[in-house]
Amino acid sequence: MTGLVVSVPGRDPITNTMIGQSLAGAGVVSLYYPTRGFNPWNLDDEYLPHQGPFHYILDDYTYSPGYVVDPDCSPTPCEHWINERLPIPTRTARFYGGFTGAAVGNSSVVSDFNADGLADILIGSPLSHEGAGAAFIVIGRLPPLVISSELPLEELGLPIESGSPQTSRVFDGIRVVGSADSRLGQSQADAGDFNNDGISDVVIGSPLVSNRRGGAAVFFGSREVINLTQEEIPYDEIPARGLGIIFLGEIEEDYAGARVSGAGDVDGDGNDDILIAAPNRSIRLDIDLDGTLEIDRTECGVVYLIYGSPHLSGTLELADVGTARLPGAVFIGRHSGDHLGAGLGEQGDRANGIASAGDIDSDGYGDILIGAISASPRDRLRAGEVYLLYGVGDY
Ligand SMILES: [Ca+2]
Ligand SMILES: [Ca+2]
Ligand SMILES: [Ca+2]
Ligand SMILES: [Ca+2]
Repeated sequence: MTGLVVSVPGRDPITNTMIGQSLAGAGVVSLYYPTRGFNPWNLDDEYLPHQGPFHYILDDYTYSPGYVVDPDCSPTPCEHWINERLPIPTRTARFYGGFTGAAVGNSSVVSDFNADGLADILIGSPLSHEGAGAAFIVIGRLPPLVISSELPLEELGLPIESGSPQTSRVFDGIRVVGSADSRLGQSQADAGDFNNDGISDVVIGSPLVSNRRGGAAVFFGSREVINLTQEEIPYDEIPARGLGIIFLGEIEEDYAGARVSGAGDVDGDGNDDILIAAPNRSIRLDIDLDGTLEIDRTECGVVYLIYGSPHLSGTLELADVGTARLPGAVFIGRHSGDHLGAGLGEQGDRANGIASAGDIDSDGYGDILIGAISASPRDRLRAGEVYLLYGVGDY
């Protein structure tokens, strides 16, 4: 599936099937499938007279026109609509939250989680299920099968009623639900192939569990996950059912898993690695054991880099990252209050917090980006910092 995924967590869905219902703030996630790629240069020059910037108007309908901006138009730049004869319609499929205020969002395309050759979609719904939250892995389908469809997310992961035609559900998906008040679905991401079995995995953060100690799960992709589309999967059961691994945060209020991300293959061992942020974590270290703390930082935040491996399973402790039990590295925020890896600043400003940088220097090792949205570099109050760390093999 090639397309564009756009989430609007605060949007009120208006759908054909919701007559009489009002679901303010339930949120909408739209998939846009362009008919010819998002490439205006496919057009005749006639319609791009000045090679100017090209814009798409995204909306909820089956057809979204594009337009060009003519920078030479007098007296100010003006817009030329590309009319319906022209081949830039995008075709749309939509998901929406099933509850008022569900704030469906945090969506992303992931690699092929069920190994059917089509990319799949991750969507978080942290305020659903009375605050337990849920993360959905929507199984991708070919665009001709799903164009113009719309689906309440809460239909995913429920049994299809016997007697009702299977085709009545346009998409299949896997629903992972959090424990009470854990607001699962705030952060989830493609994990690459963490366990190196040839199929992509996902990482799902659960920052509020155990009094905000938090944690994250790697859910392994497989051909068999298609058998999980008619039940809810409790987050806590992922390790016991052999579906993946849970990494537990270190202490209460760390918010481990507030942000999660794939990292690429940072150490170059062929297994893809992941990042888990614990932005509220405080660090006190007596490095030389002389009784004086060399590092004493309150809520500096830490980011764990965990090396993927086919040998990890069960429930593991983030406290062990960097040891032989759980190879990886721990990055510590530079100052108290930096909230390393956080996705939310003190002013409500948002950030990715952590991300793969691909292999930006082309040396074969994955590189990573770690943000500190609350950092105040060189006396610039809360200007924020982003660090680019080059993979150099095993840290
Ligand atoms: Ca797939
Ligand atoms: Ca895998
Ligand atoms: Ca690796
Ligand atoms: Ca590199």
